[in-house]
Amino acid sequence: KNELKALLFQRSREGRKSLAWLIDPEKTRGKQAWMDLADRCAGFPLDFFFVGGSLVHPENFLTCVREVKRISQNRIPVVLFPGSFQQVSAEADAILFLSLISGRNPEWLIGQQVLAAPTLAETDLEILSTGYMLVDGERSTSVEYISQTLPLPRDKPDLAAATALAGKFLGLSLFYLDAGSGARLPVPEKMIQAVRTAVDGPLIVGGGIDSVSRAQRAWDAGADLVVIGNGAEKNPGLVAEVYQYLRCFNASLNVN
Ligand code: 1GP
Repeated sequence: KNELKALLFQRSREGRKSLAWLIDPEKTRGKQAWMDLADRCAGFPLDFFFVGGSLVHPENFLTCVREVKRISQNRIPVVLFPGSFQQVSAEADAILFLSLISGRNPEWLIGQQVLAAPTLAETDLEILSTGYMLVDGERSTSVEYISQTLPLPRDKPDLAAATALAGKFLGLSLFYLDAGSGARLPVPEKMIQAVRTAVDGPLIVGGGIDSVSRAQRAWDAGADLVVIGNGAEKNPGLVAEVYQYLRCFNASLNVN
């Protein structure tokens, strides 16, 4: 199964940009929350839902995937963005199989992946092998604390590029630069540009993207897919606003 990977590579080649809405199962709970989410994404064809979080109760996680999948009506791919090996659900469409390559903690480079692999082998989930790079967002984040790893320094784009390149040589397909959920500052544009130049696979950028201009700057610097989580919780209209910009941008490319 290679559909989403092929789609992401094709969009990346064409310069088409995409948007993912990250749903944290601990923050979106209860009937009303699901009704609100369905209302909020009814007006536009979002590209992806991501589901995951750092501290998630297994039951909330499974309910969240089920509800998001129901809301997506099989139109919007639901991609797991797991905070641990326990965040696997066969009801999603794909999983970002992350290796925290910016860190030096074997548990998050390969340990969690070994624990998840046998379960994943029994599902039909599309596995998207992803080099995950945590970047200093000028606020300590859950990922930093839980993974006990140092983020990439903001002023070292060359280190980020070398890390991505090493990931590419190890066979990883996608790359994710993340300043962490609720970061004060998003990933610097220079770092996105450096990684974009180093690797040609689809580049995901997230963390602290809480306005149209921050999303725009990430795309302009070379991100293919921008992820919005916290920003959408604080500003209910944000995803629709960003999508509006994205639609105009992609339409101007003149690709079918
Ligand atoms: C975090 O990239 C995601 O891992 C999204 O971050 O919640 O800050 O949008 P925000």
